[in-house]
Amino acid sequence: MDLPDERKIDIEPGLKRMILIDLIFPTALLILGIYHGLMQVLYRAGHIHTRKVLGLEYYQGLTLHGVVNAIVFTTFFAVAFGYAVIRFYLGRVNMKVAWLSFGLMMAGTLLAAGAILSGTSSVLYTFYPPLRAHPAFYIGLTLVVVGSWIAFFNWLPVYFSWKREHRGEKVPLAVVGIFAAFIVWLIATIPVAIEIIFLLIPWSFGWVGTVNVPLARMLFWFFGHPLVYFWLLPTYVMYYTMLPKVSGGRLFSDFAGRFTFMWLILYSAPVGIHHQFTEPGISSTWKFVHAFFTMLVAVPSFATAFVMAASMELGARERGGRGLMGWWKQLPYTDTTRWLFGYFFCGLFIFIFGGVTGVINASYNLDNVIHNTSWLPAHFHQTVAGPVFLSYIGMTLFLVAKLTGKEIKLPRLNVWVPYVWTLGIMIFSTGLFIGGAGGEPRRTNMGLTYTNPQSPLYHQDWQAARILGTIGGTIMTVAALMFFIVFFVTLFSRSRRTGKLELLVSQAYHDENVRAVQSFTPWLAGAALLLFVAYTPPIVQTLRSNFPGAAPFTPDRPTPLNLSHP
Ligand code: HAS
Repeated sequence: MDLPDERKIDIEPGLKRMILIDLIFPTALLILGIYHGLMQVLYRAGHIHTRKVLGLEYYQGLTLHGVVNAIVFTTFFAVAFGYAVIRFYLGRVNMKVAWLSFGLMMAGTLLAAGAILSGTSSVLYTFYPPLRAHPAFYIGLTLVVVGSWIAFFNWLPVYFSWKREHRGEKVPLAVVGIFAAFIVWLIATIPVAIEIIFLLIPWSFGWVGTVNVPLARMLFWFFGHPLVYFWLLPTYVMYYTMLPKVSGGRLFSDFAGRFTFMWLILYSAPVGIHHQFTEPGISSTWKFVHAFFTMLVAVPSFATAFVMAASMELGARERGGRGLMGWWKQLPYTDTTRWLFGYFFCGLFIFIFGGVTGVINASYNLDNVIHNTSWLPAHFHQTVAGPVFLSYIGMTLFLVAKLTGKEIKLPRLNVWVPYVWTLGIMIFSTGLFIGGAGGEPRRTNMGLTYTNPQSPLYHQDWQAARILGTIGGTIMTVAALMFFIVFFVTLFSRSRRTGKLELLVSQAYHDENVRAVQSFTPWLAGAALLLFVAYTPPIVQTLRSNFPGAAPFTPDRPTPLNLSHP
């Protein structure tokens, strides 16, 4: 995909190597993560009636699925993409610091993966106590987080020196988006670091016998919701700065992009209690305050919907599109020279449903109907496995091809990947939504009970969910296989030219100059204030509640573990 007037830059071989490993390593790990996605579908739909397959347990597989896909793949991608954006727009980074961050992230991933594969850490990606993991799991995740912080700290001097040399100029929009992502990440990871270091690691080593579960869960969701915007922000960077270009047009409003990024810094974090509407110990006043803030965090996504539609319309009209709706026909849906369009467009389409169901979840009393049901995985597959996953794999393929100087192989197969994935995810999620609205639980090996006709717990009315889940999950696996074929055939093909760093850069149609969205400072101050207001009372309430501490459990035993014989 060589579009006219693209800027290509030669980058240092060390940085190129590091970005490539940061992209290729988690993409290869995805094979494991996606295999366990298919296994989830088969267990839950009742095609498998056992606790383990190929020596890997149901909850072990679910942990691998969540940790690899939602934590490792996303964090490595965000760091690699961040390096690409900073180097492309601002300048050189310190390579020693870059390798340090890379080394910590790699070591952390291997430690956590080893802990999960050993069967001692089947605690799922939310690692809620009282499920207890091996200390290596918590230490591994901590190293991944610290490594990613160091990457961000490495970009700060480059940013400040660029600002000094370009006084009065607007910081490039993509840089603002990447900085917003890592500011949100920094805000999010501090509470989870406190949870891991002060609550989980001592408990996991057995230095203390019990853990404060409500506090641990509150700290987790203090992290867990901004985490989703850390995932979404690199996707929004691609939507705002690349989708208009690849559609053949211009970004409708530069201000809208900056506003979206700043607003997400402000409201990503003071909303975590919307994951805890059913939790005891937190008053309904503070649950309502978090529900209200959640409605506000959805505002920039509603704005993004309009700005993206307007930007695509500009592109379509430049390509000859006419009429009120006729322009939709002119978009490059299956144009192999603009193949990234499909990866972005399909993500946007899926996000309409993921976003609407998010707003349903946030509506305090509606959440009571669907909390902890299969509705939730339907919602998050239409967000993180929709726009986020498609844009990340698309950009991974794009950057790997550009940096290695290779042509995309099997272009016709490649162009259909996002559409097949979208078909799969829509069928799969419809099944989970229907099941969830009827009470089907999430995170349950239903093949042992509810979807096993031999079991007295068999649930006939979850049949539709079961069938749709199997069909959709299988189609998603086919799409993933198509992607892996394109990716690895491209990777192992011969280079056609010297690899360079290239990014698509959209021009703005309205390039507004609004000072309020040009400095991070007021938004950071606002975020600190909102966090203080939204979290101080609930934390005090949780600390004052006299819940007994919890002993450790594993998913396979209904009784606590004996700490002296773990
Ligand atoms: Fe969420 C639970 C609320 C967004 C991920 N969410 C989760 C969990 C995950 C997750 C992983 O309030 C489960 C955690 C767990 O394991 O328990 N979520 C929201 C709300 C939003 C939202 C209000 N979530 C996301 C994003 C995620 C994500 C983004 C990942 C990246 N979520 C919740 C709540 C819960 C929750 C509750 C907990 C519930 C419970 O009971 O536990 C909003 O940010 C959504 C705003 C989005 C929109 C959509 C805008 C549409 C766009 C597309 C335009 C399309 C175009 C194309 C232009 C308003 C931008 C047109 C083309 C055509 C063909 C027409």
